[in-house]
Amino acid sequence: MPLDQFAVIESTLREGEQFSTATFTTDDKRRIVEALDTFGVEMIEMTSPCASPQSAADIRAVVAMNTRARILTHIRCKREDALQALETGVHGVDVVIGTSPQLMQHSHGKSIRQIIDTALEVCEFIRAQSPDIILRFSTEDTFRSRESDLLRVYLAVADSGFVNRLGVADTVGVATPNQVSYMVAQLVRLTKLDIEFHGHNDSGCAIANAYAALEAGATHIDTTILGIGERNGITSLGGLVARLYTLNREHVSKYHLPTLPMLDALISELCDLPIPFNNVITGASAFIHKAGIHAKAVLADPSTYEAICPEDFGLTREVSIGHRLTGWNAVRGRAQKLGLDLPDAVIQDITRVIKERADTVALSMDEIDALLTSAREEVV
Ligand code: HCA
Ligand code: CU
Repeated sequence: MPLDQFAVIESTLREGEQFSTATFTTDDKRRIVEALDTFGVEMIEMTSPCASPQSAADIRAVVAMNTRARILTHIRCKREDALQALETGVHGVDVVIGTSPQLMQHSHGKSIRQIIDTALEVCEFIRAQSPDIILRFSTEDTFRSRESDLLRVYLAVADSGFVNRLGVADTVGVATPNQVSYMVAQLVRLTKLDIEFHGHNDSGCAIANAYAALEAGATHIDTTILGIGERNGITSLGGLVARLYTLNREHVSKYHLPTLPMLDALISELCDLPIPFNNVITGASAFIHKAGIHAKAVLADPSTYEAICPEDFGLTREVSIGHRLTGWNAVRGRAQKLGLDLPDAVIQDITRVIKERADTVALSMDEIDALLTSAREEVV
């Protein structure tokens, strides 16, 4: 599948709600959905209506917003959950059941035979009730499940013809990109269904694994804003976008990229969570250039040290000047920005002063501007 034809299943309102500091009010959910719809995600996944009465009411409220994005809910593989999901009027239902020995023993206690029977019964029920609904079946903890078990389950569900999509879930964040690629490629080869990847970040591979899934033919990737979710979360929306953008901007040109900083800021505010300094695209230092050699090249042409163009996301770059690693090109760049025409020799003198003083303590931009302005007065 060409890489720009994938779809995002944005799960901030499901997986994200499982993050330690996330409790979204109905109004919060509306704000998040509106912003995600502006950004242009294809699908929005919401917490199961079985979680609480408010969760069910919130799904209805969001469905009533008539978004461009399709609204999905996420349920256990149970007929009673399916019934409640259908009553909300959602456009799609994501069904999940654990297949790893750990979850089979401690979560639901079913054998593989029983998992298959339940999956077929629940999926048949949903399809019978709602012929047009988008139905997905996923195996929780795919990467700690036995491969032969997985194939039995996936093929039985695929052959039944009830579902549109199969989900692969790295529930505890242990999969490597190669393992993801192998599993997704098998499902692409063996079924004609869409394939979704959901990956946790426990070992820091959530973005790389999502990309491996796409390369292997996955059609849908689960994300959350800032990557929030159980424990340390899943693939972040911004991370997936950055991963694809740096390969080819066209892969993500279908999204309204300048909305991304607002989405990250919104979750940061609602979850009382600072945006990490090293966050892709919206981390505070993502577009700050510091060393003199970098600053010189970036001032000549930003692409020298920028894989991502901040302007595409409505952001700006910053050249940091008041430190001992600074260079005179950066200082000249600042003088030009202030409209101060100074001879190179003067700029070089000021650079020496900055370096000397910064050996003790870094200078603020105001202090640098003062040095440049008074030098200009002396030159005149
Ligand atoms: C969960 C588990 C899940 C499900 C993913 C999926 C996971 O919290 O319910 O439905 O594909 O990580 O396995 O998020
Ligand atoms: Cu998850």
